[in-house]
Amino acid sequence: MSKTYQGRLEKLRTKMKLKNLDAALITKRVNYMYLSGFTGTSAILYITHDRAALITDFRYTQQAAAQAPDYEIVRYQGSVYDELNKLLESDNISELSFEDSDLTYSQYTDYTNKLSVRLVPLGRMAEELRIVKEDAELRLIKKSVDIADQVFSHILGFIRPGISELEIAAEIEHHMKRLGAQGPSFETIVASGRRASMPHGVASDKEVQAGDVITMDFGAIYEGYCSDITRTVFLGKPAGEMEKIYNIVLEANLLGLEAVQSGRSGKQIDAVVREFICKAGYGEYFGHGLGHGTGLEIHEDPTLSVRGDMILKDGMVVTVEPGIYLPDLGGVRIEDMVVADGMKARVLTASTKDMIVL
Ligand SMILES: [Mn+2]
Repeated sequence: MSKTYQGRLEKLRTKMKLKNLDAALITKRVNYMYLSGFTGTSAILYITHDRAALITDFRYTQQAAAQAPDYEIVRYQGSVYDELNKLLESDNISELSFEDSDLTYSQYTDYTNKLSVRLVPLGRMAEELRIVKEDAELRLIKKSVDIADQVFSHILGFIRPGISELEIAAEIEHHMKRLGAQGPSFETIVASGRRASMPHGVASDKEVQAGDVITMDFGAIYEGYCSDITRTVFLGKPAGEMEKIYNIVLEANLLGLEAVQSGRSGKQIDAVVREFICKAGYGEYFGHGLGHGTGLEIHEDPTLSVRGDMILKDGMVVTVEPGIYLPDLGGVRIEDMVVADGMKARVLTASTKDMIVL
């Protein structure tokens, strides 16, 4: 029995009790990973107050038995619904809650037609459990952030005029794997010159040239956990306004890191930085939220934005990523990851934020 997964299961069951739910079906991969330890790409968890089963097929039964010893492993051949119906029947279940934000309409229709019970929405119960990170998770996240830091310092020695954004992105992703990452946590963004005014400009075949601003936004996945970092560097001396913007964004980033305090809402933290950038005269060029939670998913709760009603608690991990984007000129974004911890969040990202001119 593993304490980690038993503890998480018990927390889910407590929440289920509060909503009078007898059984839950967990279909979303990051959620079954979190609740069972199984990392394969195909499984369903069936959880009641006295049973925890992992249903999978021939390809994964061995892996599931090894990774999820707290679960009864049920192998299906042919129809997964038949196995589920057997479990539901033997447990006398008449109502099954399911992850309504995970299933597609056609999957939902299949479940409805093929199961012998009524389906009710579970909501985002498993996601809620994942918001505050355990110490062991924080160690894995820190390792994932360390890999991103090492990749950043490596890529500085790789960038030179004439190399394409795609080559830079390929080197970023290749190097993180060399350092033990499973892969990138999202499609690597390398946006140079005027393209840097697109906040999410994925790498293109454009070659970087002297005078370009280069924004790189990337992250690694380590043991399932995502990191996220953005740095903006200059190839040759930047044009006057870009240097000014760099300094404003840097100040905004530092202000944001200080503003991340437990007890504040995501919206309050976002407002501190938004006001600062507005006062500097660039409010209309900071069109996205200040940050987002990160964990098994690259974007998860809480959000630091105008929609951020959630109050931050110790152990929540968020990004702080202010940016200013001037159409046809370029843009600057500086992104770090932090763990909320009382009045002073712990900054995980260690890469320098001094203006770098290559
Ligand atoms: Mn981010």
